[in-house]
Amino acid sequence: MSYRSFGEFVQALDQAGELRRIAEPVATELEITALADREMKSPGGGKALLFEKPTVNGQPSKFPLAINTMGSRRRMAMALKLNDIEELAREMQMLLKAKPPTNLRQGWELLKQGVNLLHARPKRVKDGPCKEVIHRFEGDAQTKDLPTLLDLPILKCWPDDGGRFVTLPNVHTKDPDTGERNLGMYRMQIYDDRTAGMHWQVHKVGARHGRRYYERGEKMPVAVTLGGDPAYTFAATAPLPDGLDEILFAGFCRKKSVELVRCETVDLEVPADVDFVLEGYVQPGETRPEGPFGDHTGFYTPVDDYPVFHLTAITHRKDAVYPATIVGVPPMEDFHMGTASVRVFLPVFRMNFPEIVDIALPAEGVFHNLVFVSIRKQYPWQAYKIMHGLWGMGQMMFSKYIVIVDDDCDVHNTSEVLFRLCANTDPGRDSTLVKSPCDSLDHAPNVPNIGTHMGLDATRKLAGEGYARTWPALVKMDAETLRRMGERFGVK
Ligand SMILES: [Mn+2]
Repeated sequence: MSYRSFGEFVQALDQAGELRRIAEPVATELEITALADREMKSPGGGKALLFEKPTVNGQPSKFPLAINTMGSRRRMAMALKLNDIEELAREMQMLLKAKPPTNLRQGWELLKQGVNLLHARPKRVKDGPCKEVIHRFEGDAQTKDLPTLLDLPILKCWPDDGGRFVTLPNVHTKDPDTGERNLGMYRMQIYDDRTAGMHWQVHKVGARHGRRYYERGEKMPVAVTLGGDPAYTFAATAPLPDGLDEILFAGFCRKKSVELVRCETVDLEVPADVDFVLEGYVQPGETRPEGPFGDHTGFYTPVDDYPVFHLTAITHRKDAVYPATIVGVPPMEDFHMGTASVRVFLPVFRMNFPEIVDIALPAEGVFHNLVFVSIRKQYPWQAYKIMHGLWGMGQMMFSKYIVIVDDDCDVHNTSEVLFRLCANTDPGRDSTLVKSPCDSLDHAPNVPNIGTHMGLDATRKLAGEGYARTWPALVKMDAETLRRMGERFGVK
């Protein structure tokens, strides 16, 4: 259930009629974004695009570029070789139900066991296609044939961007104390042929690993992989609890052990089948201005100081395809990746909060800004328990607005949620404000990283919530009349 390379996934998209090939040269500076943005905003997420001849500063790149490969419900499922993402959600549910855990930690323990039982544990291999071409920066002759960062078709996405950015980098780091690895996605700004900015934000595991190396006064090894099985990219962006191994999760998703191979110049292991590996290190304490960048918030994030990645080697497949995405004003490709994550992790949320029926992160909220949750309410102020519970769970801490509705409201229908919100709330009574860490990318708070969040309770109010009147029934036709009219007029 896995792909042997990113190129193989692109081929599968092509065969399924989900890919548009662009044979003429297109500039990596802005031009690819212009086409990809239009595609991502077309109904259902449009098609994936394969740029066969991307150019960098007017020169043809050695590598083709694929974008929007996961930018629809169908392509996101195809990335994990599924007919529908719900299949993976059901497996997750089964794992959790195998032996009902009593708390979240136990649940994850069980999940890890389940993952192991499914033989998803990574294997170590000696060599792999990601090493078909090797360029070590120390030692190898500096010939024109060996690639540097400037040879990859890395996008300058938007007009006011501070430079070119790697937008789908899978960043591998490890905890220097425990050796525990982490795979995360942090954008990288290219400074020159062998240096890049590493945009891990203060809340991220990569940044925490960095602080440990800093305290120890050691260089931090970092390996960035691009491509390979798209399951790696999904795992890198999935909202796994801290400490759950993304490589293990990737193995679970694709039902096949990830084969790991040692890097050439740093003490890290990476999947052997990826398209590119950028090996290098971060010197803790060294920072450099990064940005601006047209971000997933729909606004430019301003220049700020971030760690610097120094490249020590690039290795790649001979047939490597460069994977890219763009972010900006929603909806974009990342909406479909995020939605898939929510579907897969809904069973985990439900394990902790059994009253949760469904969760949706509408595209307009760019993940963090707006969360709709439907619950089966049984006791007064239960909606507030759910808000506070979610604000306490991993990345959900960034949720700026949480709207809770009753279980008969479809949270995937934003219009329906807004109707409930407007009709069912008395703003003073049904809102709460809390202090919270904020997404570093959020430009709204007065200072970065801290601010307030709002919870809105749009459920029916109970007597125990101070509502002394009788809550009215929703206007709708009865089932018997609908059935009868359906029979008479042949409509459902
Ligand atoms: Mn992690």
